[in-house]
Amino acid sequence: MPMPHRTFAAMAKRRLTGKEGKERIREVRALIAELPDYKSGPYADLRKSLLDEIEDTRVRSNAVHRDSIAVRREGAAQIALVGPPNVGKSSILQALSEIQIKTGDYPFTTLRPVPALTRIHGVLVQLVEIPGLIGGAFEDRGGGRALLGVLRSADAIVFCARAGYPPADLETVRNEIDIAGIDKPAILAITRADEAAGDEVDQLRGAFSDLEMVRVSVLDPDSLGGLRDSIWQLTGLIRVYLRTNGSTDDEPAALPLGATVADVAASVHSDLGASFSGARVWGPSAKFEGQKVGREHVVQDTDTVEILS
Ligand SMILES: Nc1nc2c(ncn2[C@@H]2O[C@H](COP(=O)(O)OP(=O)(O)OP(=O)(O)O)[C@@H](O)[C@H]2O)c(=O)[nH]1
Ligand SMILES: [Mg+2]
Repeated sequence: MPMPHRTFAAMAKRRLTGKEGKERIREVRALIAELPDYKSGPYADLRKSLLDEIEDTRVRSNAVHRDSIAVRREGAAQIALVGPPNVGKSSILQALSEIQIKTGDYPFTTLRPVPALTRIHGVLVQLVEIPGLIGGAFEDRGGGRALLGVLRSADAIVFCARAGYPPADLETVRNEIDIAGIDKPAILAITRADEAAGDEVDQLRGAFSDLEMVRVSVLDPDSLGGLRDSIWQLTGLIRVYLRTNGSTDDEPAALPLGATVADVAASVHSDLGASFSGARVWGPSAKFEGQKVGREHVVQDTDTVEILS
């Protein structure tokens, strides 16, 4: 004998109270699985309203909130630096860019998201420090909703964990991001690597084995170079050098992996994208230097392309 539908509805309401984002959707799915399988009547209505609830929750999670903070997007990709307080996010931002930012050996040195441009392999990439994410951020603790709002528009995340700090610190932050339904390509930077003991690094590696890991110290230029390379991989972009009238641009254009010659032409000028006849290609995607190719030819990282009109 299934429980009366009103009792089920009341239980559903109770179980969904205080849950948002992924957690709420998970609970709704569990409730649907528990519903008796009637095709019509009050149970069928309940199933319908629970299915609607999944959609509504998604819409709420994606909504831009009233108290949002705007970070103007610049560069070919936007990468967020995310982690618990005092792990060295601002120090990395400073080491990779020209920006002057306050750093300090205490939590909450940075109070608002800070963007900074950095050039990686000749392409401008925007880094944004997202400070102050703490447990309960999704319920707006510490102004968390606006901070998560900024994170939502980023292309990828560098999670920062300081060697010697418990993995739980970053797990808490990741959990809030998860509840908010934010899911982006990500890597893990182990910060203050100059001070890190091997077992501390192993502990973090174990706790975040799903993320590619890179050790970083702002005192070690080689490690910063390694972080740049990892950030570049994370953007998923390729570099294409444009050649016009026999001379090649110094600065590459950044395009998504899988881009064609037609995409290259459109990135120069949308009219050109429609009208050009083909291209010449030098570099990894060319069978031989200066190969003539059609519009659908897929370019590769570090190709040089001359659009033929
Ligand atoms: N030894 C060492 N110290 C570092 C390194 N990176 C940062 N620090 C120090 O760690 C402390 C915290 O650095 P911040 O960059 O302010 O950290 P944050 O994560 O931005 O902190 P909040 O903005 O407060 O969340 C500062 O005293 C830095 O000088 C590093 O690679 N090696
Ligand atoms: Mg900071």
